[in-house]
Amino acid sequence: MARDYSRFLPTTPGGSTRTTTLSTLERLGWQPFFAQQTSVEDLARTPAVRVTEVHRDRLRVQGADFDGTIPFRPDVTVGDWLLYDRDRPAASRLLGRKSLLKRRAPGTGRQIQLIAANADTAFIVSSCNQDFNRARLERYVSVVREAGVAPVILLTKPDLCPDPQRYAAEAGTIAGDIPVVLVNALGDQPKAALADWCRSGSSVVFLGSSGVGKSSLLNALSGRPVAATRAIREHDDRGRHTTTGRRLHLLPDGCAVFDLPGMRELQLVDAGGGIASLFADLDSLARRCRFRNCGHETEPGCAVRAAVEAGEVDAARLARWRKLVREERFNSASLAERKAKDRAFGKAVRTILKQKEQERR
Ligand SMILES: Nc1nc2c(ncn2[C@@H]2O[C@H](COP(=O)(O)OP(=O)(O)OP(=O)(O)O)[C@@H](O)[C@H]2O)c(=O)[nH]1
Ligand SMILES: [Mg+2]
Ligand SMILES: [Zn+2]
Repeated sequence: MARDYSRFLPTTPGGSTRTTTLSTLERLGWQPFFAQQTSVEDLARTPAVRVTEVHRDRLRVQGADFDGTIPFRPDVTVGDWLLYDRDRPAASRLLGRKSLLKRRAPGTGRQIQLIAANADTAFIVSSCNQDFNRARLERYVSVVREAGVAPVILLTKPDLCPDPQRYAAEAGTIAGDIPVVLVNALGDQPKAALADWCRSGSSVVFLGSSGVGKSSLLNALSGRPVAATRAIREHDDRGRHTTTGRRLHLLPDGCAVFDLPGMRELQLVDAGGGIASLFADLDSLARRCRFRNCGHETEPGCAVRAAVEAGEVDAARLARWRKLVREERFNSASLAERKAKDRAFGKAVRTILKQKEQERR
């Protein structure tokens, strides 16, 4: 039986056949962007499925009439779309991504960790308490922008804070065009407060430290407790890493929501563009420095230092920018080095195998 996928393919003007009832694929976040990479024939043979859970050894994938698992693949993350190959599930084709959130994996390894694929909006969640940290918010914004995802800053726990507007005002100065929303995750506010972004067919992700209320927000949007939540530590407002798995939840009204574990650190890698867009003023000043590789410290002819001295640029902001740039360059360079090493190693292995093969002949 071939399903009729035609309405998920790009429609010609006047040829729209959309209905108002949501199909499973639409609830999963299937969009023309993905449909354009396939054909009706492809979809009939290898149906589209989305990765909704990532486990150590397997991935849960869901499609129009399919809910199953495929073996774990390091190149695939939660939110990815695959064309499911019934005969060889492990060889299912990965569709091109609309967006990809990633970071340098924590620990000493230099690998990249894929956080979530194909999110449309990222809610950068922080609380109106000791968790609030401007430099961390800037870090998240850089990663989110680089990923091709639209950032929104969400400030939770205003109900526990005497002056939540102070936090909102500070967050509002990070970038003029990023919406800032104060929301009590425990009440019934989230649905209305986030309605502009949580539309049917779209995918949204909550990012932030442990304990800021990411799972509470998901529960509020769902209208029922689909994810576990746990009280934070009183003395320092830190969370207890309650959510451990990475999962995409489907809401009844057709929005897909990622619930991820709280992140201890979000190390930047391949995020130069995201940093440059958030610190566009400093980035363009730096282009006027005498030396192309100016560190904006003691070099002569440094346009950035000159601007600080003239009172045009805030020294603290410059310090935060430099820290992000340095870290991003270091991580990206070590990643490139690692890739080169891996390539060299792969080449050496192939040479040895070839020699052995020749010896056997
Ligand atoms: N009063 C109040 N409590 C909140 C709010 N948001 C979250 N909480 C509480 O904060 C605690 C942590 O919330 P979670 O939803 O578990 O936080 P999380 O971000 O999912 O944490 P991890 O899964 O550990 O990353 C819970 O006790 C929630 O009830 C809020 O806006 N107001
Ligand atoms: Mg959680
Ligand atoms: Zn300089």
